[in-house]
This record gives sequence, C-alpha cells and structure tokens, in this order.
Amino acid sequence: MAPLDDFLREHERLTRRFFLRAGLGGAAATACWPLIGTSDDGPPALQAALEKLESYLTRQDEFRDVSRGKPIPHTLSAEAKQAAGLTRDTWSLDVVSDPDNPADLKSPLSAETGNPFTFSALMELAKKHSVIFAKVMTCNNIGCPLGMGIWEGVPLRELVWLAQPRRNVRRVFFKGFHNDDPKQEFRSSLPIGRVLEDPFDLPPVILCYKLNGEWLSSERGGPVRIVVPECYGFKSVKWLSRLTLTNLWHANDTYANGNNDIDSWLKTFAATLSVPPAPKPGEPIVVTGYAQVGISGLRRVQVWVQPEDAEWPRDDRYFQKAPWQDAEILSPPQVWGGSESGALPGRPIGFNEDGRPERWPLRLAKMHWAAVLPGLAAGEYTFRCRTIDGNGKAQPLPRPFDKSGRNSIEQVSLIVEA
Ligand SMILES: Nc1nc2c(c(=O)[nH]1)N[C@H]1C(S)=C(S)[C@@H](COP(=O)(O)O)O[C@H]1N2
Ligand SMILES: [Mo]
Repeated sequence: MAPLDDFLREHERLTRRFFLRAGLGGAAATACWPLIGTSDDGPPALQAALEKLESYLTRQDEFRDVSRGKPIPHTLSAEAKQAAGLTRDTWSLDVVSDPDNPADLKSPLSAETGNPFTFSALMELAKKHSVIFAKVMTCNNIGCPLGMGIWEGVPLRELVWLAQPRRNVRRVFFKGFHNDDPKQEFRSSLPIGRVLEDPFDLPPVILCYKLNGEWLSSERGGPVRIVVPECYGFKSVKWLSRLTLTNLWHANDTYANGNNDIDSWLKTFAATLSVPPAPKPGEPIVVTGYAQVGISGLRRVQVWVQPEDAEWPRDDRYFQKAPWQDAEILSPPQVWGGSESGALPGRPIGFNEDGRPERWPLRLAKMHWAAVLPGLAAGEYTFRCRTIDGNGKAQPLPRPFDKSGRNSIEQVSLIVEA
C-alpha cells in the first residue's frame, strides 16, 4: 500500500478542488448530487459513482417494510381497511386512561363514549400546529436504514392536552391496528416528559399523516402513525389505533421482547454504497457511501484499506490504532428526491427560507460521502469505513452493543488483480 504521505497528497489532489467546488453550489449539476464540471477534477470513476448515488429521500413505496401482522394491515382489501378504520375518512383514535394504572383525565376521547378523535379533528389541529422534519427510519435489528423521509404531523402533546389530563400521568402507550388479535398487538411507549417537552434541538414526537409531501401510504402506516425523531423504528407505531395515558412508571413495548434495548437513541455509523468490484493495479479506487447521523451528530467519515495478510493486535478490536483517512462529506443534494417532483416538501425544521439546511450534515438523518483511494498493488485487501461522532467518539463506540442498534464497522473485501 502507498505510504501515508503519498496517500494524503494523492487523495487531496484528486478530490479537494472538486468537493470544494461542489460545495459552492454545483451550478452545472444535472442530477441529484453535485457533479464535476471539468474532467481534470477527478477520475471519471468518481463522476460515474456520484451519478449513480441513491436519491437523498426515499420514495414511500421504496422503504423497506418489516411490519408484522397476519395479514399485515396494509395488505387488507379496500373494504376491510374501511371497516378497520384504516382510511382517512374512517380513521379514529381513542385517548383513554389505563384501567390498571389510572391516569386522571377530565375528558377521555373514545368511540365508546361517542367522541373519538377523528382525521378531520387532526386536520383542524394541523392548521395551527403542523411541523415537518427530516428523519431516517431504521430498525435497530437491521444494519441499514429502511428509508429516509421528511415527515409531517401534529405534535402528539396537542392530542394529549385534548383529553385534559390532571395528574397521575407518567407514560403514554400507543398501539397499532393488528386485526383485533391481542397476540398480534404492536405497542410502544414514551415517558410523558418526552411527549410534552422537546429536549434542546429535537423536533417533537408527532402524529404523522404525510411523508415526503404525500399522504402517508397504507404501507408506511397510514392514515396515521407515531414518529419519534430520535428513536429506532419500533417507537414509530404504524396504523395508530389507541393511545393510553398511564400512571405505570415503566415501558411495556412489544420490542422489549426479543432482547431489544428499548431506550436506545439513533447511533452514528457509516456504510458503503459502491465499491469497485475488480479494481486494476494502480487504478484509483472510488468508494461511495452514506452515514446515519445519530443523536450525537457526525464530525467525520473515515476509510482504511488493510492488506489481507496483515496481523492486527487482538486488544484493538475496534481498529482504533489503524491509519484511518478522512473521506469527503458530500454537500446537500440539488434534488431531494422521494416523490414525483423531487422537491423539498415545505420548510422542514432546520432549513432556511431557500430550502437549504442551516447545518450540514443533518442530525437524525442520512448523509453521503465519497473517497478516492490511490491505486493498490495486486493483492487482497479489506476496506473499512467508520464515523467519528460529534463528541469525537469513533464507531462503534460509545455504544458498541448490537441490540441497541447495529453499528459494527463495515468491512468489504477488495481483490486487485493484474
Ligand atoms: N403497528 C405496527 N407498527 C410498527 C411495526 C409493526 O410491526 N406494527 N414495526 C415497527 C418497526 S420494528 C419498525 S423498524 C418500523 C418500520 O417502519 P417502516 O415500515 O415505515 O419502514 O415500524 C414500526 N412500527
Ligand atoms: Mo424494527
């Protein structure tokens, strides 16, 4: 492998000017990501890789779906959805006290007492209180995000206040429609404090009804789902059908089964999107990828190529002593994608009037990166990437345990053949 100095010089020559220029607005851009204007700014392979990058936002129907149910609620027929209240004109929600651990509510809302919360009531609240924000939806048990979206909804607290809680409220439980079968139930919960007050710099927990500017599809949990900005997917209950205010002091999430850490916030980690399948000796190697920007933000993405036969000290299981090099963080995209028009739906929290993010990368969202590595001699190598979070902690630290969200260091084998 090239010595460190060569690597740095080469890396800088190939990428610095390009990325700086791209960051200044990418006037020549024709695709989602800023493109190279002239051919001497980097190898054509970099241009090609950037052209093929995924769009920033994921279309609703392109999210990966891991939801449970027999049948899964979104696969029901149109008539069955109407009967189950899974359409905008039939949806209604009960907001009630937990009989086992009663919360003191002055005016519970329920179908039984003839005053459930309806979709039109939600739209009334939306006129005054709606918010939109970017969030990546990730399952804590799956290594890659299910999709990246801009979610619109009404803060959940607006609904909680409609029930006029007075005292003895310590948690909010929510569950989704699951064929009226207790065995299929999917529930999650939050402390009342998180629902009523947003920690500094976090959007509110919402009753979500739109994704990327479109009505929330049935597959994504429509007509209404919960979205919790800083959490893994299992807190964002789909096909919301019941909200219970309780004085119970602890969670009862379905995901507590299966050994999951139900108090985990989104972690920061990096992964590759494209690695050349068969690089030739000496040919610059272009790698692209994304990172999930977790609760503690993202400072850097780094890459490292290790010759296959190199020994590694056993006490350095996270490769902290390796000669990691910074990759380039790509600018915000020119086109956001995720819908027919690809335009940004409205003005999400943290964006300015011109529709550009006030800070980059966005927290609790995805970002993209690229690296141009100098050519390698024939041989076998392992490529790795990692993040350094906003506190300076290198992935998988500070939280390396899988059941709190996957974030092990990705490794890809590279075979360079003459
Ligand atoms: N009602 C209901 N909500 C649910 C689930 C479910 O099975 N039923 N799965 C959860 C899990 S585990 C994840 S990771 C996310 C996935 O959201 P998505 O389908 O929009 O990608 O939905 C969550 N909400
Ligand atoms: Mo999940």
